[in-house]
Amino acid sequence: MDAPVDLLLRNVRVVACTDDAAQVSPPGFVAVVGGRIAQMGAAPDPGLRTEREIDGDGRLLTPGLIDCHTHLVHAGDRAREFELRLQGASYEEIARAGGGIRSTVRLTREADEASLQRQSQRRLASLMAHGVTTVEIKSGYGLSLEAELKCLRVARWLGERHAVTVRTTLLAAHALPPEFEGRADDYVTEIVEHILPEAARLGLADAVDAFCETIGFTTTQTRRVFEAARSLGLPVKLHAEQLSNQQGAALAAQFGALSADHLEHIDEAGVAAMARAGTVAVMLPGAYYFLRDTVPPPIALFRRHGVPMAVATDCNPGTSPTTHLPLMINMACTLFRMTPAEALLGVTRHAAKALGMHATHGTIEPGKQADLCLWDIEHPAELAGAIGASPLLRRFHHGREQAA
Ligand code: DI6
Ligand code: FE
Repeated sequence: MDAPVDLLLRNVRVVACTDDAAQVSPPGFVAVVGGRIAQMGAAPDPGLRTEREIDGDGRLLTPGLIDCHTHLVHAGDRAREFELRLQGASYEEIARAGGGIRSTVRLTREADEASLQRQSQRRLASLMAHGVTTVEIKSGYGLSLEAELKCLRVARWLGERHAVTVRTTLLAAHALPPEFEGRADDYVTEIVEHILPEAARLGLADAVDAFCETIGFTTTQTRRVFEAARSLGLPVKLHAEQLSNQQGAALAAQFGALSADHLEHIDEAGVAAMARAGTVAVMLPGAYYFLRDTVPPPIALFRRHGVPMAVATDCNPGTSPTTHLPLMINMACTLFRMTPAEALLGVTRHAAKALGMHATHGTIEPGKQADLCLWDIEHPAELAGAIGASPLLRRFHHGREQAA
């Protein structure tokens, strides 16, 4: 190698996440040049010039974790609603009574940009401390042109100021804003004619999402949003089959969606459609847990049809108030019966695919972005047991070490 190596990680056991078993390599090295992985293997060339060397002490090195589904940018909390649900009210009842998503919309609209930055930054810092190097952030608590753009700007701002890669998703079709009560189709028109084109024009949205559900938007309305996204060249993803089966995943597959997310109530035809389209199934066990849901997503069907499964936090104040991605690995195993290897691929390789970033992210291979985590563990399955204190030792974003 001619160029000097910016960073040489020696004596690390690499979990490259390129194979389905998430195998561990014998101790070796990873060399980084210009923020990318340049070389890896058993022993570096003796003549290698290096700027910085780190002895990994035989610990495990994984790709930086990717949280491919969050609603990180929002104001306030929903603790009161949590109490109501414990007393027996359902998520849908609270939503229909004007609580739920809409209560966070009120607070998010009222919050100025600096306050939203502050509140969201705290959550981002926590995600990063758990090993996250790439995060997807959705809008969806603004629900007006102004407020949706404000949330997307905050998401971009977070990515510019922190050692983390941010992908933004416009989720204007998250809930019906109060000023459109009884006029859902008109709100969808507002989305496709104004909000979406403006977000695209300003370069604020990397993808487009919708909440296809009885308390969200119909498949017909979702299709209108997807068609508008397609005409602007933006990829789509969908909150589908979370509370009921609306055939949303099949619709998403028709549009070649990057992912369909939640999917507790998907049927086999939906799974098959996703398999044909190469759409990733994003598992969100935090929401399943927090809503005390009892119908898990059909993991065996995804396996049988070869649908790649990702795992994410769904970080949001109403159904999954967490920034603990390793805990989601645990819950994907305990609640959904995924294997630890599947769950690890779910926050690395398959999460990258769910964001359309698999060419550059999600595995440890020459040419890929040097987003890496060094863990104080012996076996990858230990990550699935990381409920409390984090075993993260070091975290690298584009080859630069950032305090964990
Ligand atoms: N599904 C979810 O789990 C979140 N959004 C969605 O479409 C919940 C959002 C909230 O309750 O605030
Ligand atoms: Fe969500």
